[in-house]
Amino acid sequence: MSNQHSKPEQTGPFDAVIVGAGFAGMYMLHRLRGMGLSVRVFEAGSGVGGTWYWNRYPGARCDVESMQYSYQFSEELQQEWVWPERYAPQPEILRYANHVADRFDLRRDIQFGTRVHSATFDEAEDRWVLEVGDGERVTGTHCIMATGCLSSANMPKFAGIDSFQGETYHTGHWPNEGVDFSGKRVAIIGTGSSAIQSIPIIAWQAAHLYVFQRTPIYTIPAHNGPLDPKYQAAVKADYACIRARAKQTFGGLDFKLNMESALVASEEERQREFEKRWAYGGLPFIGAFGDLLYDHAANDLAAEFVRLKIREVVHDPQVAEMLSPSNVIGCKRLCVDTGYWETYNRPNVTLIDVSGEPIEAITSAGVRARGREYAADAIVSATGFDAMTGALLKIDVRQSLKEKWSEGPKTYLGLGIAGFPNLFTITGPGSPSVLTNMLPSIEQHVEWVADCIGYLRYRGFTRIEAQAEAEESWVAHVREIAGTSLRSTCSSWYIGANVPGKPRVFMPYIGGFPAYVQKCDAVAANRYEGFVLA
Ligand code: N01
Repeated sequence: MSNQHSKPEQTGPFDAVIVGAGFAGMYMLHRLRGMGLSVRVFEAGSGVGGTWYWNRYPGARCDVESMQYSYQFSEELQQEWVWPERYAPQPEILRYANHVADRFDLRRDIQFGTRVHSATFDEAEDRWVLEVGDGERVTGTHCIMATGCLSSANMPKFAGIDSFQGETYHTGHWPNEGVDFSGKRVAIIGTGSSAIQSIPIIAWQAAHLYVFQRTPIYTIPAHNGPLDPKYQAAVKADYACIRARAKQTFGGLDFKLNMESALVASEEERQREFEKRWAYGGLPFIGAFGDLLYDHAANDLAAEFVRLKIREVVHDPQVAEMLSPSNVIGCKRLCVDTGYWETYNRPNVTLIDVSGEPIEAITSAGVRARGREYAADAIVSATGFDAMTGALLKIDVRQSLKEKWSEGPKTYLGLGIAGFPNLFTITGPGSPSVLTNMLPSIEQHVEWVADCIGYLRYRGFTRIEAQAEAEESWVAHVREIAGTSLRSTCSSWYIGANVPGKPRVFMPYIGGFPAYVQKCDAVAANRYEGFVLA
């Protein structure tokens, strides 16, 4: 494995240019190259892995079980790779990404350390012109944005932030060499997935940890541990069935969804089911009953179950109360943790509620909130991402994508955008993406785009563009179906609520993976219905 900066030899023009060398960009490259296309990938980081390259914060780990959070396009790959733990830690996922890059010889077509600044469609030549790195211009017939859903850090503009004399970090841009908090006073802002994973570890290291919480979060214990080789062998022997089964589920994840209603079940049945899922751990908890995400009363039964667990674990009743969420469980993304609630029993951890009164300022010495200054040697912002649209809008895509999306993202299937010919987005807004197991969703998009480009080339078309009407009707469908779920009811990053000024639109498609795949397949079978080909 090597993360070299050496530039690939070929200079273009290319058949396709890809932005990002995470799991989407790597597979897209592999697929298109396999079709004989000339391809160049641009990656800002010095290595592959995308999200897993940048998110190196302490405790970073996947909340989807390792055996399912992996590529399935290569039988050899899925058979040979050995996952050491039930939930893979970030270094292990990065090792996997590097293994994939080496195994399929991907690096020779990836230009590392190179940010894409702008992308402009050349109408006369039917191709994209990208301005990259230090002003280099590169052209490609197709431009594929594999920029990730959670890759553009959200950094709130706290007053006085530049005056702070200590160290500052964002969980999504963690230094490669790691950080040692031993003996330090640390302030962490945020209590989302990144925070709940890092808090127990930072608390263990630091002299004192101050946690600034705006909204308490529901989290389910991971019960992580080493993966039994026998279990791993059994999964590998049955991979085809498991993967096929997963594709038939709402989230592209093989776990049992109990379709019974929580309201119809008896108290005893309910407790049994919740306890069973709590003991199993992780995201399947939300599949305990079929109506948890559709009925407030049902949802509150699950929420109260978790609140009781918090009270059982956290010794100080006042702290337990502060940690207890009152919103819909599963509305914000459910977290999966190891020892999160227990951390608040440590004498060196202080929880500060900033829900009613926002953080006042960052001072030269720490964080000022609720009328007092909390002195810190380091501040960790675990404040999340400008999700789904942030990374795309950072690139100056012309005609102006920023203008087009000023009232929220509009796409056709989360794959194409009217007014932007030959541009594809992998797991873009309007596709199930973040509501599913990302790897199968990425693979489905990559394969759809590759087949589409193959179709165009075979028929001699040089241009494809989503029709405005098809896009409008897809956007309306995405919006309508979002309204049927409780998931659209709280201030989550799914609706852009975490970024001040961002339009409030439920961005992912909530109709489920199978329905979405069916629609994409039908569009392709009907000669790319809803797109104009020329
Ligand atoms: O970000 P988040 P994240 N003042 O947006 C708070 C995936 N992921 O990086 O809820 C004070 O969830 C904010 O408060 P509020 C996963 O999909 C997966 O943790 O907006 N606080 C919130 O508490 C996840 O959902 C894995 O009121 C402020 C926190 O910062 C997604 O990434 C691991 C604030 C941000 O939480 C994002 O997770 C990690 C302010 N001004 C991430 N602004 C796994 O696979 C924001 N906050 C396990």
